[in-house]
Amino acid sequence: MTDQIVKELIAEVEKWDGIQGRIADVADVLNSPSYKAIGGEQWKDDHAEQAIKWLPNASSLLILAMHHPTEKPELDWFDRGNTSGNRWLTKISKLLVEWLNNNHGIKAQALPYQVEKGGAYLKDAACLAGLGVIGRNNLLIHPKWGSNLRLRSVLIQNHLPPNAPLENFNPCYQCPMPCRKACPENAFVRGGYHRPSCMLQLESDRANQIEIGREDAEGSPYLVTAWCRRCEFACLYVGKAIRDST
Ligand code: B12
Repeated sequence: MTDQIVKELIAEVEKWDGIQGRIADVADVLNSPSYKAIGGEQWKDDHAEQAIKWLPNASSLLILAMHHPTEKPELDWFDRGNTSGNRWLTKISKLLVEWLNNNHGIKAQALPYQVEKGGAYLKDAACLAGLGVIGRNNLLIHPKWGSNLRLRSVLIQNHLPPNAPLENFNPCYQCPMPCRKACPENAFVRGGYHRPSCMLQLESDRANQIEIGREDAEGSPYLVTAWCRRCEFACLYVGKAIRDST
């Protein structure tokens, strides 16, 4: 019965072009490396006031991946506090909450993107759900879309059978890692990913918005923030096949 619900849910997700969905167990997500790295329970307590309350005892997490192809940079432009890709993913996640309730009487909750507002660590969740693996660029690499994707999630009250992590998918095997050399702030020079270095570049991006060939209501050039994506774009992996099982 729950297998059938997952099948229908994934079909509902994937009726949108360039969107893929997979399921992870909430317990596994909360036990994943990012939660451990950030300090688990203590961290949750520190952020409790700003965060939305999760559905009590919710068991499953639906992770949504949206393809952000290189030829559509506008999906990633940060404008009026958001990106158009994220606005679209948010809309889809809310429609899926309604769909689960209307079609199966299942309670669900569209989670925010920011972890401090109650969002989940999405790359870890996506790995567990079999959407890809973490590459040397510290980004999720998807079998078909490489690193060119963005994530969001929906918390689901019922326990649904989770998808399995990908096996035998090693996109970084024997790769000369141009992703690591591409970083303008050398965030990978110490071997792993160094967040403060990366932050320097993103702060510079925020301070140096770009013109996109439009004018605002006052006739001034319309400006947006184009976040650095060099570690994403330098990735050599180009996927060929996509898993069609759910
Ligand atoms: C805060 C944040 C940032 C911060 C800090 C990033 C950081 N990694 O510390 C800043 C602003 C610097 C940033 C930068 C970027 N970000 Co950001 N960011 C986030 C956010 C909101 C939380 C990430 C976080 O704090 N992680 C916690 C830290 C500790 O984890 P971590 O460094 O990622 O490392 C962990 C994982 O790699 C994991 N891990 C490693 N191996 C394995 C293996 C398995 C099996 C598992 C389960 C886990 C796992 O363990 C590590 C910890 O030990 C997420 C959205 C979300 N809600 O998750 C987006 C997110 C990760 N960012 C994203 C992107 C695209 C970027 C940028 C390219 C900028 C941009 N253009 O948007 C850069 C890339 C930086 C990089 N190479 O990692 C995407 C990634 C998409 C993808 N393909 O993976 C996300 C998912 C947002 C989205 N809209 O989809 N980001």
